Amino acid sequence: MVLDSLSGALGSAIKKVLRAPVVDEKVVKELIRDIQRALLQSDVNVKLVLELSKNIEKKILEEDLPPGITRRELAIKVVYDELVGLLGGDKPQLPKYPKGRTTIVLLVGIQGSGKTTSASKLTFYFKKQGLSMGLVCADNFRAGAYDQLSQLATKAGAEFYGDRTNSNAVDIAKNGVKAFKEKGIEVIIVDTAGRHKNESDLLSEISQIAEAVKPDEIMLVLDGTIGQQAMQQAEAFDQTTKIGTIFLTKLDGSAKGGGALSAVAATKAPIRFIGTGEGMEEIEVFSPGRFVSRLLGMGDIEALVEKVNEIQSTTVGKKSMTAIASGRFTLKDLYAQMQTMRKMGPLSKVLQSIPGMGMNVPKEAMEVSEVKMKKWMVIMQSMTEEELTDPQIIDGSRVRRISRGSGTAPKDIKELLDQYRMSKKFIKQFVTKQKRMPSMKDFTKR
Ligand SMILES: Nc1nc2c(ncn2[C@@H]2O[C@H](COP(=O)(O)OP(=O)(O)O)[C@@H](O)[C@H]2O)c(=O)[nH]1
Ligand SMILES: [Mg+2]
Repeated sequence: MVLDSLSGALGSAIKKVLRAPVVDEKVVKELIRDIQRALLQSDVNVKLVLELSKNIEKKILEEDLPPGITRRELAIKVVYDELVGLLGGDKPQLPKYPKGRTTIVLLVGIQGSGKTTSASKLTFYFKKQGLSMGLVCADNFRAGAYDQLSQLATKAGAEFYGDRTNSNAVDIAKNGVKAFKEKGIEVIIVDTAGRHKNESDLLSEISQIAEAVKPDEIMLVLDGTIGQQAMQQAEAFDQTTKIGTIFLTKLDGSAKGGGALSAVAATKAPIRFIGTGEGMEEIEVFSPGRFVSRLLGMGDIEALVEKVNEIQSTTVGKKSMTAIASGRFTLKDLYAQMQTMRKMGPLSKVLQSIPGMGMNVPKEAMEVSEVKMKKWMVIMQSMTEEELTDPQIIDGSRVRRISRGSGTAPKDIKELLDQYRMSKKFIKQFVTKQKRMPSMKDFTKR
């Protein structure tokens, strides 16, 4: 993957935070400076960088720490969140077009950005989803455009529409879309020209084409290697005809992808796909989360982010703690905990990170193997609502029924119930201890 220098610089900024004995204001300030330097060097717009770093600093230093999260973890999570936010946020939305209906995609972008290549990649991608594809060549400016697209269409398995005799790109686009619509083609991609005598001619042609074909999606094809120019380009197109999504190409070279980050921020259009080679199959669905993880050079950053999210969203956080404190701890809670644990690591680790718990966790008691946990979750799925909320009622005959339903042995169910009782007892002790301590709130100021 690209962005080697940005990735390297951000990665070492993060490593510094991980290695610091304590994460105090000084460490955070240095982190901010490192991030600024890294982003500026990879051509991210100055204003954006300042805004981003201000946000990061504020969130790390001013946010209250939820129980179970250290300032260090919060710092990394905040950096991750802000970068993902810059890239349009993490809505894991797989590009999908409906079947049995026509979707029109208009590709725009300057000459050489990779529109025609990307048209074939999109064909490759959406064909796999079983959609019928049509490519319209509305580039009559460059001599070879017709042949290039028609060959790619054949290779990718799309129908092709072009017209060498017509010199009006708007007409060609309109006619092509009409012809494909009549044939019931599901996805029509209109490939446009990227060069004109001058830029304003190009932009006005694009807006006329958009007017004529009424696309469902206008996709800006952006060369990932152009750095700062990306932002101006994106803005120019966006002002002419509102950009919906971005296809970022050439991320296989040594790209200065930072410019593209700025482009995204400028248009607010999310990057949908990235191109990682010249071949038709070298297309990837873009995921801001995955991209930033790679950028920060931490394979397990997603796990960390998830952990913080989980805790913030209370599974083992404050809410369920209070429920448990009132003496209620059902199999349902155990199930929820197991789900959380499978994402966060063993319960012992989670509890150890809660202040006041320290080393008091009976490790063996809590460290449950992944395999066992999966089995137990299956068992619990075979239980009735009643059994889950009031496990005491589970007698021999119920055990036999659950065992048959879940395809497990009765001794597995007994083992689960033992684990449940042990957890319950342990949690009660923990809660009593917590009550004797000053207050949960005092721990939030670490
Ligand atoms: N390495 C690499 N090259 C690409 C990628 N996408 C396009 N290209 C190349 O960029 C050049 C211009 O592509 P083309 O599709 O003709 O651009 P257009 O003028 O916008 O239609 C061609 O040589 C393509 O092979 C990519 O993701 N990676
Ligand atoms: Mg082209």
